[in-house]
Amino acid sequence: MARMRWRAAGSVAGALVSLGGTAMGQPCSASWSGAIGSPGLGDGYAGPMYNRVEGGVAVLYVGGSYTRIGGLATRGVARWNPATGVWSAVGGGCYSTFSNSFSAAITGYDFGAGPELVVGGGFSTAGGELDTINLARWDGSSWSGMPGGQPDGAVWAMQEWNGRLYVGGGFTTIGGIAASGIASYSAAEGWRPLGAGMGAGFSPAVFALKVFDDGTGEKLYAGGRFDSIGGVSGFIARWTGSAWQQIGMGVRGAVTFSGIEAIGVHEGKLYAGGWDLRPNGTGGTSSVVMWSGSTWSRAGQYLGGRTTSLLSWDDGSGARLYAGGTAQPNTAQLARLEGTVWVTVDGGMTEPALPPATFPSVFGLFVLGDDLVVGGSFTQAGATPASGLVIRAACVRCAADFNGDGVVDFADFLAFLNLYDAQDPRADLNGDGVVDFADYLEFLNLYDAGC
Ligand SMILES: [Ca+2]
Ligand SMILES: [Ca+2]
Repeated sequence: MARMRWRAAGSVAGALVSLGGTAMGQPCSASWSGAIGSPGLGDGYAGPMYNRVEGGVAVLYVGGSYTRIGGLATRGVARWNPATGVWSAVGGGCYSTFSNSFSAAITGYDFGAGPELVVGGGFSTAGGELDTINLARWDGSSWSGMPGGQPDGAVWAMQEWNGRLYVGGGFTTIGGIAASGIASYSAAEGWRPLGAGMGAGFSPAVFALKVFDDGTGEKLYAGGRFDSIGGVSGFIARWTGSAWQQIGMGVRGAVTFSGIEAIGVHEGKLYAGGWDLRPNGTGGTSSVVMWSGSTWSRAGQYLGGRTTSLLSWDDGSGARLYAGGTAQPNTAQLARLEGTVWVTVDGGMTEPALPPATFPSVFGLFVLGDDLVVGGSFTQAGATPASGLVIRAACVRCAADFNGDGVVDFADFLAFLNLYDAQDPRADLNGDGVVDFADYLEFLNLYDAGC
């Protein structure tokens, strides 16, 4: 059989050689795309993001503390259409008229009348509607408050899990029910506290929520700045749905302001980032720590400042953990973990025109399609001008560049041929589970099309 395929290959190879000159590609690397940040933010910062399909387009919602975005006068939350690059207001946004305001969490939830957008933060009203303080829902045409009532302090994190909407923040009551920093909502039961919630601390708040399974079953991980949560000492614990559990020896702080501000999952491990953390309560001062399933350890070198965002993303060269932060000049506010070292992402986030005392910042990371959206307060990404928002565009690998060196040439045909001859599943280009002549034709078509 192999011999027969070689003969077939010979004739195909002849055709490929004659096509070879037309199929040159470019080296594959991610790049900055500044359109979303031009003009971008007029002031303040961007942070939380969320996307959903509307009219066939995966639109992006961006929150933060701004009063102008994309040339539009609107506050706290706005909508961006990636297909047209056009910004639109979301019913006037979320804001306060008497103080600073911000949104910090955006998600979707179905309260019973179809999917709605839910926005949490520190604001007095959404769209000027009554009873929308700190947490509001947008049905596509108007804002309203929560069916079970409002939180009495800021909301910093939201996560839907098993049909319930979990909300974390700095509140002490929600809908009039005592709930220290964390609560969940369902239509059947309204708001419910999660046990004792968070304990005391310096301006205590739950900043991060994440559903994760470390092998012991799916649970809700909650991190923040407090001396305990659910009776568990330190900055993090997990909720089983009915009880709190300690996670190993936990995570504590090195300074008064320490706390967890971000939780991310990458390659089956849970990571927590924040301000001067100490894994197991005793480990060295860390910006990001990792839960192995049995113990906490530091992830990468100490970055200083505060790590505000953690996200796994594949820029085309493989998935990596990305960390955004503020006051982290050594990594220019945006780094990715390569082995045990945080490496600055292509120049990172800077504000070269502003005095050095101002801190460029990243407050949100979000994967939109193949790309990474970075939100914060900055004027430049690498050498690309961008005000508070920028896209890190993934390299899209050309299928005909079979050996992945960025160029489509005869070496790719040889690479394919070797795998084909070995009946390697990677040569099953049409994905039908069999390596056969149809895959040869598939390769020929890709090669002919070039990149
Ligand atoms: Ca190649
Ligand atoms: Ca096949």
